[in-house]
Amino acid sequence: MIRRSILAFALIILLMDNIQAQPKGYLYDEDKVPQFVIPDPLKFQNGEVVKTTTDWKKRRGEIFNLFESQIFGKSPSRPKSIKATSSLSKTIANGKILLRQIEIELTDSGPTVSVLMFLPANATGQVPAFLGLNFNGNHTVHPDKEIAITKSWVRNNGGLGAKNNQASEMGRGASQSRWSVQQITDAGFAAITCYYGDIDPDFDDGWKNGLHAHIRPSQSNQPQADEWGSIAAWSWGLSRIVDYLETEDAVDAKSVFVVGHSRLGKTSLWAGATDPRFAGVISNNSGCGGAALSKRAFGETVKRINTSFPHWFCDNFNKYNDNEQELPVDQHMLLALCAPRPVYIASASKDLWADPMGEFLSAKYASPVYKLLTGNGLNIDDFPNVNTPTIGVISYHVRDGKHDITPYDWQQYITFGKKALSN
Ligand code: GTR
Repeated sequence: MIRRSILAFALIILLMDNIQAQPKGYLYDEDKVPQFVIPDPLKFQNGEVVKTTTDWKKRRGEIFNLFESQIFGKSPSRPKSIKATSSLSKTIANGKILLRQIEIELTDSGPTVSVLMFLPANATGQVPAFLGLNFNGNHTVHPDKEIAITKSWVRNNGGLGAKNNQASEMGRGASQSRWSVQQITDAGFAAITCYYGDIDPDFDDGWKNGLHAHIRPSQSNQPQADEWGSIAAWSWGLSRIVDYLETEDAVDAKSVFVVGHSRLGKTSLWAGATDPRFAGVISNNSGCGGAALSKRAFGETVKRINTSFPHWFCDNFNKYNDNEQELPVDQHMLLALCAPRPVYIASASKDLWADPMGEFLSAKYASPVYKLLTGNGLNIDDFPNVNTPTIGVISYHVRDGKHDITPYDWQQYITFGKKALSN
């Protein structure tokens, strides 16, 4: 009897652990996913079939315009030049890692972002790199005392000592589990990061602060319905960091993999779609507006994301609130915009809000485009077991656990990066 109740208790705990708290009132039941038609990336809007790589170039243009005008919004073109100054350069980790900090002025009038680079100190030539934005400030990525604390807006967070939207010493090193700099540099890559709020603050400010206040896609003072939201601004900032990397000796600017987690995984996908200089694209637990198919309306929906985060996308995206079936594209086509460059989509088993199945299906439905361009696509047809990565030109894994980016995820991204570079 006692043994039976211990077993029952253990089962309850096991089940509780497997069900992560998710916002109520949303769909988490696979059987209730609405019927939807998945737009065919290899069919032009007029119904004609894409047969050749030349056809694809035209079709890519159609798809790109739709993502730009309906979802992320148009961004300004590349500025003529950027200014960069070094503010720190020293070795850490017993001489194994070269830590550098560079201040980059994104436009003539600002903002200035601080870029942190962790380089393998023993490298003899230019190294490949992972480039991604961070959520809480560069000082949270690594405990080194000389990493500058951002003066930009940060989200208040008692645990990180962020008050009145200002970061503080207390957060130093607090996010280091998300940035496996030792693992990355040991593998011969640089880890490069920048605080996303240095580029544009993550709140709905009507274009008053950050990058939006300095440069605009049109002459208008008011954001137009098809002009950039914050995700596009963060992506644009990533491209400016590549502009800088092109001028510098330590990193091979042709071997930069853009990476991001969650909202920053949505950002890495749009950065990959807009900037062909990225050698590959990694999107970790990116969910709605990232890798997850919108039309499944599983977990976070278009209406919910536009309501909680009205500044992330362009205003046109609101047309699809409770109306996903009218979307002329779905997120598998965002992955296809990165083709033929390799793309990695990763989910976490307990992250139902981000819809792991919807993220997987995006990878699967992007495959025909990759097959046309490279002969290869995603190597599996069915949703895989946890912790069973499939690494190829389209890569996918579902890690056991919660919404996060972990050393396990990084290990797969390193394997992916090495494989991509050896091809
Ligand atoms: C959630 C949001 C997700 C995801 C996440 C994050 O609140 O609903 O789309 O982006 O934030 O970025 O951590």
